[in-house]
Amino acid sequence: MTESSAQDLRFPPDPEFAARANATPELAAWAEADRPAFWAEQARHLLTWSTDFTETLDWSGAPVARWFADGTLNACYNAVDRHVDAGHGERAALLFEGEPGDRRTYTYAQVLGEVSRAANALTALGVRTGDRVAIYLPMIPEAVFAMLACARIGAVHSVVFGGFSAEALRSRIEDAEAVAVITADGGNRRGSTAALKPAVDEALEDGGASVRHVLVVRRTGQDVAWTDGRDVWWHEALEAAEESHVPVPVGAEHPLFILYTSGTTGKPKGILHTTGGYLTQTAFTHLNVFDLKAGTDVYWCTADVGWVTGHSYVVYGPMLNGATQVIYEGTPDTPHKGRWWEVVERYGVTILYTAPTAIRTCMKWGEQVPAEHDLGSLRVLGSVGEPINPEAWTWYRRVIGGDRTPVVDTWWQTETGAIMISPLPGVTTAKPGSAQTPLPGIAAEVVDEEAHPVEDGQSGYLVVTEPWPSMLRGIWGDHQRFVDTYWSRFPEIYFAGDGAKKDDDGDIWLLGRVDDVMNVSGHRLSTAEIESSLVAHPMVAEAAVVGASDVTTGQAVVAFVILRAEHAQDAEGTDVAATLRAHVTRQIGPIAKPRTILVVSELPKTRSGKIMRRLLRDVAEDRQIGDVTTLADSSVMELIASGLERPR
Ligand code: 6R9
Repeated sequence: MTESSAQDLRFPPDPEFAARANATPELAAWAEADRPAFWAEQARHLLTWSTDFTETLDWSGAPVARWFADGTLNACYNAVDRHVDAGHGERAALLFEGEPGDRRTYTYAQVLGEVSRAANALTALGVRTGDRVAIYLPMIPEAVFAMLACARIGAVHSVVFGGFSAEALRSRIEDAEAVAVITADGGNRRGSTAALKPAVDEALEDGGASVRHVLVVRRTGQDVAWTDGRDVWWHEALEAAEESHVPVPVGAEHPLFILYTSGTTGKPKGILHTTGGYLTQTAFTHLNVFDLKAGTDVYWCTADVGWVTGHSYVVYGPMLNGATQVIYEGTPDTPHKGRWWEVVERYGVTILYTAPTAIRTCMKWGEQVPAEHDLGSLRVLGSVGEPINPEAWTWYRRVIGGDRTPVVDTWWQTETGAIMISPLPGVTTAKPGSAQTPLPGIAAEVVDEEAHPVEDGQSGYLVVTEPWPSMLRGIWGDHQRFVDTYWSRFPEIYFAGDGAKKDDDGDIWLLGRVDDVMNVSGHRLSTAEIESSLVAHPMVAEAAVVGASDVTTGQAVVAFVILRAEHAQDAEGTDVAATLRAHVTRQIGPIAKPRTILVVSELPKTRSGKIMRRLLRDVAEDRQIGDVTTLADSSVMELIASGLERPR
């Protein structure tokens, strides 16, 4: 059998796995009968409440939902203290592996000590319930402690990915008016150290006026500049703090975190999540989609805490369920391409959750790399971030999963907070490349332009038709943008921005985004944000950015730029592409750096002046150019195509 027919393969659940699976076929029927009652039951069963709730769902303020609103609870208590109270204090919570090979284990009791000290330290620095705290850290245990310590005092964390620039950090600090920043001297990446503190200093130099303190974790030991009175070493603050701390119960709708994500306009959106509903759905999905058995499984999600996957499936979901998990600081190929598999073997990882781009990279490196390690401990594999092509899916199951493990392709978004569409291991007969079924309690559909469900075999827009517990509660400081972005394409229905197809069995296959958001290595980047960065460079007059498909990263950033006439001459001698790539790296971060920059003399535009990215995508992907009839000037594409002998 060739892997080109991979999408036609079927993998029914193994009966032995099914007999012991957390998920059962009955779950769906139960949820279908009364969705809110199903979630209320999950909320009470999976979480410990300080005060029980009397009302499950209030949708009267749609599209802002209120779930379990009169209940109170604390997220950190639920993720940490109650496991210690239940006698599991000695269970390993975090198995940390640094990129240079340093290792640390924290039991739940030790995590409790760390988060309690950190909560006291934040309080001593004047951070109060409801204040926002920016977190800019590498993938180290302190990132988890920092998030949980915020939750413990009811402060709202805003994690900014450590790979983002000073400018990106500044705009996020300012939008949320953060009162403190938690960072590190640096982190380890690709065999060397990458500084973080200088970016914080730069961000606060002439901005971020709301920030009173910067807590600095010592990770690499590199020199850092110091602002007396503002900067505080994390280890000193924690040493000085008491080890006991009483978590602050907050209302279920109290904000838990803000996480910024790219939109179709340049300004990132601060996606707001609250406490009770978010925790309910992350715990439920983590338990059932990954079949987590606390106390025996060793779980590893390779995502950074800077992305939503790191929030829901490194910090909250697993810790709410009392999981033992691996945290790895570095890149998969440092110091060698077998590093991940070495980690799986060393810790006996049983559940692995990663992204298609990583799987495709491993495919490129070859089967002999994982074959050098014993991966026999693995029993569930997960995928997230972009559509996984059937070939990568079957490779993942065969080479990593030993032709044995279920693979769950999980569809969700920063906005949805938790997994929405996924097969259930032990229940679903898996189809490579399809996310398949909405989870119990979730009402997702594929609809046409008029919001009617499409027939099986047809494609359309993926929507969610009923409120769900972990749904976003808004965009920080911009209610109108929340309504416009998600609730205006189809009134009263959440439109996710993705296209999807229903197959003949009604199973869902994701087709990618229908807007101008790119997905590079599972990270969302907005075309508009990169365009505005390019145009900010003195050499550039106009820019258009498209995502071109790329075998490794899913999509790659391709930029078309028109140079300013006055710079065209200077440009002759300089490396335009290198200059602009460095510029975008500085302004947004390395992840946004265009793979290809093409200098052109015109851009294809509609009469209303909207750039036709579809045509540029044709060029970027080296395809026959599509329909040009809506162009203001249809000769533009010929001009572009003819000027491209010299891509730089
Ligand atoms: C969790 C996360 C969300 C966008 C989403 C979609 C794409 C995520 C996917 C998937 C196909 C999957 N996406 N999971 N597409 N199959 N299993 O990635 O959140 O960073 O907000 O991105 O990612 O396009 O709309 P986020």
